[in-house]
Amino acid sequence: MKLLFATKNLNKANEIKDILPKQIQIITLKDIGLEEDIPETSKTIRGNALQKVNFIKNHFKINCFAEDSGLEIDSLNGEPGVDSAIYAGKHRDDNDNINLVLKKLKSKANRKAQFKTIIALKINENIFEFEGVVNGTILLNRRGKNGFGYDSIFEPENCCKTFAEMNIHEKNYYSHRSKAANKMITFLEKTINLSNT
Ligand code: ITT
Repeated sequence: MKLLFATKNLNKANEIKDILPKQIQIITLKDIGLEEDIPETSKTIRGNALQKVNFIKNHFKINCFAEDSGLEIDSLNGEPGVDSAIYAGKHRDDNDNINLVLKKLKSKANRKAQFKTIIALKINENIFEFEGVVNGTILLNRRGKNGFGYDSIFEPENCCKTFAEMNIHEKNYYSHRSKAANKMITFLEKTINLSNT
C-alpha cells in the first residue's frame, strides 16, 4: 500500500519510516511536487492534523496521513502546545524555542510535561485519528545532539536519557509519535488488505 505522509519535517518522516512494515510505502510531498506550506491555522493539535490531511486529499485526491505534535508543559498551562514550532516566533527556530521554555520554567518547581501527537489518516473519504502521548520532565539544561525540536530538554518517564541522547530506535520505543503511528499501523493491518492496495 502506498500512502502519502504530508510532512515537511524530515525527522518526523524518518522516525515513522523506521517503524512502518514493508507493506506500507511512504510517498513524500516532494514526490507529488508540493513545495508550498500546508496551512496550519487551527487552535488545536487535532485541528491542525485534520487541516493538513484534508488539504492534501482535496488537492491531490490521494490517500494520505498527516500528524501534528506539540509539547505541553503542566506549569505553563499546556504551553507551547499547538504553538510548539513557533513558540519564540514565526521564524521557527528550535534553539530559540528551547531558550524560551527554559526561561519560563526558571522559577517553577513542577517541570512535568508531555509530548502529544495526533495522526489523521484519510482513506477515500473516511478520516481516522490516532493519538500518542509520552509523559516526562523538562531538564534544566540541554543534553544530547540527536533529533529535533525540544528533544534535548525532554526526558521521558522511566528513562535517564533525553530524546536527543537516543538513536531513532530508542526514541521510537518511548515516543508520542511512535505510539500514534503504531495504532495507525495496527488499524491498517486489521482493516485493509495491505498487499492488494
Ligand atoms: P509538519 O510539516 O509535519 O507540519 P512541523 O515541524 O511544522 O512539520 P508541527 O507543526 O507538528 O511540525 O510542529 C511541531 C513542533 O513541535 C516541532 O516543530 C517541534 O518543535 C515540536 N515537536 C514535535 N514533535 C517533536 C519531537 O518528537 N521532538 C521534539 N520536538 C517535537
